Amino acid sequence: MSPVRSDITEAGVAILTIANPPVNALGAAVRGGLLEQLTQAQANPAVTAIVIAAEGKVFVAGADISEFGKPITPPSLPDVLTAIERSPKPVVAAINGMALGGGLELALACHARIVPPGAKLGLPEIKLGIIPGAGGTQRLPRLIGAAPAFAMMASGEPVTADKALANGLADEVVDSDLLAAASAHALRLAEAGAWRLSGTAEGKVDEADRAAFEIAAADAIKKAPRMPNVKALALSVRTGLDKGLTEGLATERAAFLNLVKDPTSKALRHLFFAEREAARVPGIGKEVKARPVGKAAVIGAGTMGGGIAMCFAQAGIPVTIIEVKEEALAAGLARIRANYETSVKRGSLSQAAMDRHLGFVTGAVGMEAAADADIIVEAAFEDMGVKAEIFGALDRIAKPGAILATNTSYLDVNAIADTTSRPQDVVGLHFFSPANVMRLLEIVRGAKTAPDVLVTSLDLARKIGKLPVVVGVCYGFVGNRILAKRSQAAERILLAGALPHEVDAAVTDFGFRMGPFAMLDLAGLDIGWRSRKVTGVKAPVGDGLCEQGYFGQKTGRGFYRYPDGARKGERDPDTEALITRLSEERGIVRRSFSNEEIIARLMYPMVNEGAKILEEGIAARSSDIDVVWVNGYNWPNFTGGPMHWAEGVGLSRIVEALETFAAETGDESLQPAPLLRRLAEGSGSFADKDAA
Ligand code: 3H9
Repeated sequence: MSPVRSDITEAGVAILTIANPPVNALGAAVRGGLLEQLTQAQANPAVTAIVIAAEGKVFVAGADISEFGKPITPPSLPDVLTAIERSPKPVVAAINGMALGGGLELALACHARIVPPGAKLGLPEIKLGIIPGAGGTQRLPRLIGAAPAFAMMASGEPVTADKALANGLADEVVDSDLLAAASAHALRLAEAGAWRLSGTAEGKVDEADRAAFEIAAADAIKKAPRMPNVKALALSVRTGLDKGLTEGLATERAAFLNLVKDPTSKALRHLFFAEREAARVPGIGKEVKARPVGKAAVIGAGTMGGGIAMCFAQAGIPVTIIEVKEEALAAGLARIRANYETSVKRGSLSQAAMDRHLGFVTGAVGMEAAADADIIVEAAFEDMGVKAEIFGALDRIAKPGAILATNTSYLDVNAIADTTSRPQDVVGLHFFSPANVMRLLEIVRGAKTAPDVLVTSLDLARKIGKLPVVVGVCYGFVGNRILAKRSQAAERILLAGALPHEVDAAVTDFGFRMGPFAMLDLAGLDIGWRSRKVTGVKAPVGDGLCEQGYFGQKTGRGFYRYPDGARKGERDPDTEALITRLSEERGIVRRSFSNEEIIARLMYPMVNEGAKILEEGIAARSSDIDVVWVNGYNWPNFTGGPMHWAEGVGLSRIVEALETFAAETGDESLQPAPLLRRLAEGSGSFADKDAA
């Protein structure tokens, strides 16, 4: 059955309705259906005007991204849109919800756009490493001006109905009977006979707008040097301004088709699907229902506990923060208020929203206050004894069926679960700091965690705006376990001859916002030092700095020095002398490393650990590892995450290099993981393994 149907009203309006759940993406069948119904409506003498509408909550979420990179089945979207634009009968878009990407381009080719108050209109292609490829770079500037259009396309952020009405993108905002309003609008256009002169026709260039566009374009290109699509976007808009619609469209289309093939876009599309795939847990189907969560409690009012409580409050879930002492509780509650006040001062939050959020937060001393919570998140000190005590108490206090979650970053969730009589209700919820800002949430599935506890956690994650990835129990789970490998590699390369600023420069050049040593200095070197004392792992440079009381930024000295409270470190001759001395003591002849070598030495062991994590089933898919590292550790998204990146490098090249590193250092843990070897030897890729 065609995903586009046509109903003709008594007044002679053909309503073409797109029904292609879940988001009405413009796949081949929809494009074909639209063109066919359009042609029939145009030929039908009983039809005076046409409305394009859609079923469901979303109008159209854009082109079908899964078709990208495959041969295009005709008709192409640009061809369908040209047919709409040139229609001998007016066509009006009835935008029932979100119109994104190709969905907005479809609406732009129509002769008017009618929206309800909740509609959102945007061209998010930039986030997928491409540009609008069906006229968006031409029709939007003609409708609302080049500078505002460029701003929308370069940010990828949608605008609201009100904004769309104000800038001319929407013709009417109606809060009831969208179809009737769109039909009436279409009939009015037919009667006036002026629809072909709608805003998308050739217009004259406004010099001030043109100048503002050029400034914005130069700025956007400068800010995103790794994104070839930003330059292409500016070029397409400019060509349209200088040479007219036809040439503008041709330039846009050529750039779009090129960008789709570019590794940047492939990486970003990989992440788009990976993020959505991560929410699926193999073996747990739709029949497993979430437990109701109407009330939450957080144990611990520290930075982490406070941030977690803010997540609940912002989602409208009443939350009680619990502390042992009144002073700690008061300090925690004050910190939450101060955080919100800062946002209000910055203008990113309204006073009303702040008051609403705070209305959902209460504080209490004593764990009894958790008795009526449906979920309790423990965010106390990272110590097994402390956790065991808390979970023992919660076991006595929490109501039956309540989910008992731990925010541990490293500890054994199974051991924590076993301190209770209800291990099936225990799960790890590893938030990242700051918890109210960072999107990633590792959901740690214990050996006995019940399926409905996992489903509830996933459901809750979405409600509080997090990006969940389900992981298994091991030291550090997915993210921190791989981070440990990078930290070890970074230490190793210092002893071998590189200096902190060289390593950090290579890593930022690779695309991270910060290098590992600047990061360690920011977080505080004492954290790792303390945990190494427990695990027995050695980091000679880090340990040496801590022994001198150099804990990073907070002490003004670390891998770098921070004179007068500076936030950006400068090279520290003492630290560099310490590194050189440590190399000498080990009989290491220091040598220099190129950026490429630094990246290989840091990142290949991470990929290797990722392969081990996959093999052990700690992550269900390699793409889950990518999602964790891109969203929790700032791995550059335009490379798709460590595992996707590794496939681009070549798995056999990585295996060979790891063998060399292992031989050079005598560190057997650097030997390639069996899975990595098998894949490198030709039995497939990480992506194939995921698909299987
Ligand atoms: C484009 O339009 C290019 C044109 O300029 C040129 C063409 C020539 N395609 O996100 P959700 C799937 S580029 C294919 O979980 P939500 C998604 O994978 C496109 N599939 O729902 C998921 O599948 P599954 C520009 C798509 O309610 C399911 O739909 N547009 C597409 O949280 C539900 O998605 C965009 O970049 C798609 N375009 O959010 C918008 N979109 O259930 C991309 C979604 O199997 N989409 N799916 O995992 C979105 O931002 C969100 O999906 C949306 C709904 C906000 C619409």
